[in-house]
Amino acid sequence: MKVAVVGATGMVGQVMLQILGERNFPLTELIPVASEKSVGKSIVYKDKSYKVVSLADAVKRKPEIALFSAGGDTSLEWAPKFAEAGTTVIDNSSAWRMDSTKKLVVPEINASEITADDLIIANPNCSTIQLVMALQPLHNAYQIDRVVISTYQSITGTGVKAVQQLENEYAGKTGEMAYPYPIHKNAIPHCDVFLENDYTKEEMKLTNETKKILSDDSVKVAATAVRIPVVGGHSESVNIEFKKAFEVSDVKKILSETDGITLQDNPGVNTYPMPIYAQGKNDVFIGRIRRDFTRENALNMWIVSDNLRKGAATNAVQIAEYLLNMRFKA
Ligand code: 2RA
Repeated sequence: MKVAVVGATGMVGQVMLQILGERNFPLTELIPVASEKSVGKSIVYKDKSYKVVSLADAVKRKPEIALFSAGGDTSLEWAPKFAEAGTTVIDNSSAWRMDSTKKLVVPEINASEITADDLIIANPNCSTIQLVMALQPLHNAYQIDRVVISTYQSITGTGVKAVQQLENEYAGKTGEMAYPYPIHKNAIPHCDVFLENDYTKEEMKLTNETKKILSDDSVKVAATAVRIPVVGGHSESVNIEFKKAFEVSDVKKILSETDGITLQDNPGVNTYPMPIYAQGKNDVFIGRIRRDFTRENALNMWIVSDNLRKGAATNAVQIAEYLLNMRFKA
């Protein structure tokens, strides 16, 4: 299986390579792709050195699958070119997510929607993936009416420039700013750009992508996305109102039996999810599950996951694994 990784030298691209190796993805040829300035550089995958190539060269080599994490503009221009050459693109940018002709996939939830005709498949936003992993099994059981979510997002979601800004601030140095303010000892309620409706793009991704993945426009989602000086993963405080009654014990049982979810919920012994423990793992960690006594059929929970893994690279590779089983063995 010939696999291209577009954006191979970036933060998510590097994790994609790590995940492909960890999961022994059966690739016969790796095609690392990056911008012109990186062409010719070597990257090592499973103790073998590969030369980074240009997008144009990669298309010509006709990979079966191309994992993209290279920004929306690159994806809008090049994903169709790969698809035209017969490649299936799994794109981590926001470019195709809300396109009605494209599937937006979290494999545990809706991989079955993928057909042989889908040559561009969208990977959801990191904060959406960990949210819907918790919502979907509960939506099936109790029908969600409304979700109110506040996120506490890792600076790795912004990229290398943000990590460098925090390191500079730790060291008392000045340097290029990824954010409008210092991130050290701070919390910035501004992830991505502000829109006309006074929400940020990140907040509207949570609202719009959740509806699409759950295939239910009636689910109401109100989001506030906040950036905090953390690197291990995104954390989310989530309040859910259901249409049906539930028992907290049943909610915990449903979640604990859901693939890809690890329950960490024993406050009496200080057991709850935190980014320092989620970092480097592929699961979505859920805890602080408790009834919201102020509303009928309402629940609070805390959700943490490594945004570079299940929030991006792992989810994309899991989609590739699904394709492998679905298409390339048929
Ligand atoms: C962020 N979810 O965290 C966005 C992009 N990865 O900034």
